[in-house]
Amino acid sequence: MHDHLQCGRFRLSLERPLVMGIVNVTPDSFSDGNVHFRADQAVAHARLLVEEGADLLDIGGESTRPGAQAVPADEELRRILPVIEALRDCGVPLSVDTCKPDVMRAALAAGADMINDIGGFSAPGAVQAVADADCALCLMHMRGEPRTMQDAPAYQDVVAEVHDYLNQGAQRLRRAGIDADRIVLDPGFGFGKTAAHNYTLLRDLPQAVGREYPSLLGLSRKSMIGAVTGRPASRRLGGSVAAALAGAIRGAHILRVHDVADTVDALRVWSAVEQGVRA
Ligand code: 9MG
Repeated sequence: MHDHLQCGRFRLSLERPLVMGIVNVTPDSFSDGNVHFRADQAVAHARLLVEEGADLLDIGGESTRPGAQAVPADEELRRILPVIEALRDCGVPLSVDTCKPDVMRAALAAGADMINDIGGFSAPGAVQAVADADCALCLMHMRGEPRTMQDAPAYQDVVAEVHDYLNQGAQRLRRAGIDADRIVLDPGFGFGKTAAHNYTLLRDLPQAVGREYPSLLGLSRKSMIGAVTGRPASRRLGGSVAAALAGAIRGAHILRVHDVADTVDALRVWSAVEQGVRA
């Protein structure tokens, strides 16, 4: 595996786990539907996440929650383009969370450094939309689609099936001429998986992802945290930080989180335990 990730304008060292801050630009993440207000709020929130220590930002204009309805490409672009443009010079790489090739192309033209595709670059034209750029690519495993994915998901061997999907997907990207140092793999916690599947994947993370590519984990505030803590999404901070740390201990390279400051603190303490601190 490479010791860095080629990420558009940035070459990110993978020596320590990186923290990716979540920037939602969806109506359900703001009380006011006004698109300008929404963009301004998202930009202000993103700047705060950078101050708190985010190494990357992930900007999304379409909800991926279970049961969420798809949004047309032009609406997704109307939401995210002003945010990308305002954050282009914020000092950290900008990832865009989208499954749509037209959105990928426009986001890259506007300055995005990474495409995070929960659909695993399976839409017709998705691979071509990113192949000739130098952006990083996050290829995620999902069973089904957000609208229906939690309808009784079943696997014979969840770790082996996720591993094969991810690594075959990476081979597909490589055959399209994409360099290995641009690819990141993500088991897709909560995307067509029960809580038991999610915890098996987290426990066996190295087997689920394999050794060839770095990993990205999205565990923050997910239902798998609620399943063991009994807490609603608004009170899953402690569980989310514990899950992020469990991922880091198993070698995760990028942690996609809502709560950047707390995750950065936890990783710093863990690193001090493992590597000591200068006197
Ligand atoms: C957009 N999004 C929501 N959850 C996610 C996860 O777990 N991984 C990635 N890559 N993206 C996610």
